[in-house]
Amino acid sequence: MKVRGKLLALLLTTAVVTGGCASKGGSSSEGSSAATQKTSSTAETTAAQAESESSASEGSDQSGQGEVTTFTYYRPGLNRNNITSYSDTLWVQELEKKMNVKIEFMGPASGDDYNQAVNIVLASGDYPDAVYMNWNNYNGGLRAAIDDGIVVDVSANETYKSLMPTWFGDLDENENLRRAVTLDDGTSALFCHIENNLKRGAYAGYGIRKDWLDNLGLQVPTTVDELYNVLSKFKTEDANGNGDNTDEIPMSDDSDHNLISYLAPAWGLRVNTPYLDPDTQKMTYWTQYKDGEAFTDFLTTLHQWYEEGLIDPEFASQDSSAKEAKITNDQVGFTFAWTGNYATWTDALAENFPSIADKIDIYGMVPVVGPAGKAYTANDAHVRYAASNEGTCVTSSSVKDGTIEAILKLFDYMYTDEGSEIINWGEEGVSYTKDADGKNQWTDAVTNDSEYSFSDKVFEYALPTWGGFPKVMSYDAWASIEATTASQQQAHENYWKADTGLLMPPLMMNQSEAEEYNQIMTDVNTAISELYLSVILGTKSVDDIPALLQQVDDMGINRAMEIYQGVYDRYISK
Ligand SMILES: [Ca+2]
Repeated sequence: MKVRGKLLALLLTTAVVTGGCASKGGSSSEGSSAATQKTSSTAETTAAQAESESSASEGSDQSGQGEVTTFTYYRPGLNRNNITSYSDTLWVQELEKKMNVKIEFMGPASGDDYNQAVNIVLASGDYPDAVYMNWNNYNGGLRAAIDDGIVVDVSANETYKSLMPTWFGDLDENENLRRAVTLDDGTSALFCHIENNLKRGAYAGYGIRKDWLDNLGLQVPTTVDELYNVLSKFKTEDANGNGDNTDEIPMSDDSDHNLISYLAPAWGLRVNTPYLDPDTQKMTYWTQYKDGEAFTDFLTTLHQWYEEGLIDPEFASQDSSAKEAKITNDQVGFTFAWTGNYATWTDALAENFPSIADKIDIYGMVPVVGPAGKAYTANDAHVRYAASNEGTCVTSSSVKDGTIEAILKLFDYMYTDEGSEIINWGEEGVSYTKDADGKNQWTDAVTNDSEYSFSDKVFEYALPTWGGFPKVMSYDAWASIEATTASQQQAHENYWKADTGLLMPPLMMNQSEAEEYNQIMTDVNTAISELYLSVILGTKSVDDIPALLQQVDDMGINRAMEIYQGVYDRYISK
């Protein structure tokens, strides 16, 4: 759970694409016709507002009528070069206007120490009206936050429920979504981002320098054995073609160990994450699967590769910028990559090595097949229908003067098609236009700013890529930012071809389960972490593995897997 939470948090903060993305301005005639449409719809809204002021309201229509409801919303701030407050974004202002609310954003400026900050706020007893967090980081989870009187159980109140027809309708229609966002008893009190296309989750995997392969007359490896062969040749045959056959680092990783985490599935393993044994469909851990045989084989193989100089000697300790410096210095052949990295690294390589600029090809791979026999990925986002534990709840402080009602109506609107369009694309005619096929295209105002890159500028208008809000994550909007270049699209397509057999849905433990599980697994993970990198580096031997397997047994790992199995079974049956 911890690893997954950390991964998602990391994704939310690193899902950033740098500039240099292809401009895709629509034709000017489309732009002006959309602008005309927009003018008339604004006029309608203004007329509706004027009408509502003079005549009695006919009920709870969602357009801007009556007094503005102001509420406080605690969440991480926006952190871009050109904009730092959500209040200044066009999409928030549009939502406020539509729903007649004013949001007072509160919270730390960046995601740093956010969990600590939000827990302090919740402990103070003075709650903001709406609070975003990973509720697994509240002691006892979301259930405890409700029982402690902080979070309002929206699903327990028919009036509140009736204000959210879109949200509760989606839960009725989509079983996978309902499982992902409700507690075991069906409680729905948390509003998170949900996916309109699971394919968006294919944003992580590994890539290889295809131009290096071409230099050596090699094919993209599809198996662990082929990968080993390729890495061996990268090592000795001057793959980057600079006349020096000693400067290549066949594979590199950094202190997040993402490459190791994404290679392990070839052996049927997930690094420090419980998963279903693909043979028995019972909950297992990488030290337990095949009685430790696969774990031993994986570490033995990586140690051999390390000894042969195929792995960057600094892989275990260097940070991502140290790794990236080697990548953009034309030294690294194979590494972990987010889809967003492909454009950034290609641009940097082209700038650093203009003579090979038109040949550079970082190729996102389908996962290699190893002893486990399938092209498994480690990216749970392939099966994640919603952000689940990470979302916004309304607090008991909002139960006053219509505040909670206004918030729930707003949140529900954020899940509608109309609300989604505003969040993901901004305002038609301003930040985007529709082409002849009805597909959205960013306007020049977003893609061609003289001062800021597209990837910064877009956040003034819309939220096309990150979650962290009640919203439907639009695949098209995401792809317009994260999969723009040919290499990004290729990586995205290949990542999506991975087998999902080792992936897990986001699970929520109850308080007693979490306490017992964490007590066991904290020790287990410490013991494993101390050993596995040391075995790869050779400071400990594969002969030390049997003792570790005995040690984690004694620590109660089987009991921990039993607990996790129970949580999983409940998830499946709810
Ligand atoms: Ca070389």
